[in-house]
Amino acid sequence: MIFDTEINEIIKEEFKRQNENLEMIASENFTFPEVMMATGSILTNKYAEGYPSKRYYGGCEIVDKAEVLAIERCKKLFNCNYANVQPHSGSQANQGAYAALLNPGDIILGMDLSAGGHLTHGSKVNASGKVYTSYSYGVDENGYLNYDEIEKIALEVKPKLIVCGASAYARIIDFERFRKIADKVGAFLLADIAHIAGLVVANLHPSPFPHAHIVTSTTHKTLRGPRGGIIMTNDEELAKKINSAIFPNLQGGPLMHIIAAKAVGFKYNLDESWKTYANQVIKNCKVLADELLKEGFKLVSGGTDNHLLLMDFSNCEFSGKDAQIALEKAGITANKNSVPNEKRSPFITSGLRLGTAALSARGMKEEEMKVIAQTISLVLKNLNNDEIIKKAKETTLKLSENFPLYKDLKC
Ligand code: DSN
Repeated sequence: MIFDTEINEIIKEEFKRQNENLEMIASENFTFPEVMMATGSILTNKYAEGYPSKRYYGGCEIVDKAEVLAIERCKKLFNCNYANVQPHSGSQANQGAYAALLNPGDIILGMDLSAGGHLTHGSKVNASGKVYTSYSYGVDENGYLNYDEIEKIALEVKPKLIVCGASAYARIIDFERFRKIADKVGAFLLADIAHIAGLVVANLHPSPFPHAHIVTSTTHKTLRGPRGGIIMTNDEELAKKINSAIFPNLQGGPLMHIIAAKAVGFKYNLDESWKTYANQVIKNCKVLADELLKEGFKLVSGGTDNHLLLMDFSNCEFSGKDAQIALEKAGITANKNSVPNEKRSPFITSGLRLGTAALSARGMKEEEMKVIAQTISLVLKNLNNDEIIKKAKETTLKLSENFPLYKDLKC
């Protein structure tokens, strides 16, 4: 046996980093030990191209059971008729959905990346904006989706597909209204709920069903499962197209260990305890937003309805990048983010996105959010003061020690 000391050290080092820092990247979370056990299991050894009972290789009868379980739990969780649990990521899920609905060159309309959308929603640097003819919609001067404006754009560009869903939008998304717009222009509606899925399944955000023709998500953000993607629909014909769009069109062998881990994650999501967690994520984010507003900071849309908020430094001398670097030194991990009508480059940005899903998974609540908001404020008001940043680091370290990660896990 070869013991890989180098990788072992890297894992230990990363474990320490995750433990000692406050993770506020809105798309990250701490999954359950049982999910990690499945991802580290012998299921990784099995090739199973195809779908349950329709595989191209022998010996798939047992992994079939894992995939069926994941599919059934996924359908129950999202209250839909068909689920494909094979996409390796949210991006693959979106590509699969596009391939199921569109031909190259077809017109898609999605949310602009700098307004809070996602690369795969038609950005010109992504395949979604290269293979398809993409147009975008943004947010209004208050940072909200303006459905009348979206309808106007849709009537102009006549998309075959409208994509709704976001990576940095802190407000409720009106899927019903999106469907009305889609129907008016004869388009399909795809809802990418990668960010909010964990809130949707707790009934804390309206569901995209029955409005969207196809729903995609990741499983590792607010859902807190393994890293991966899923695609769902209520339409039998679309379900068949989605399946062939994922395999054999886009992917090869499914990751059976990840599919099993998705099933484990869904079991957690289906448990009564899930609502308590998801509710705390939102409560924590509201407190964080309120405290930052009290400290005089500007937030895009003026607050939040979900698990994230977007600080707006458009009128500040410092950038999103400056804020990210200073907070990192103070033990808070977050990401710089473009804001609507961004004037700085995507490498600098005028915003900072903060999320509460991971801290809530550690058990932090409103009181801790207040301390964190004050610490963020202190750091951002004293970006170049090493003494103050050192003090802030002591505060975040103490908080981390009070809410240790994976207490019983030997790493
Ligand atoms: N990288 C994810 C996020 O941070 O929102 C989206 O893919």
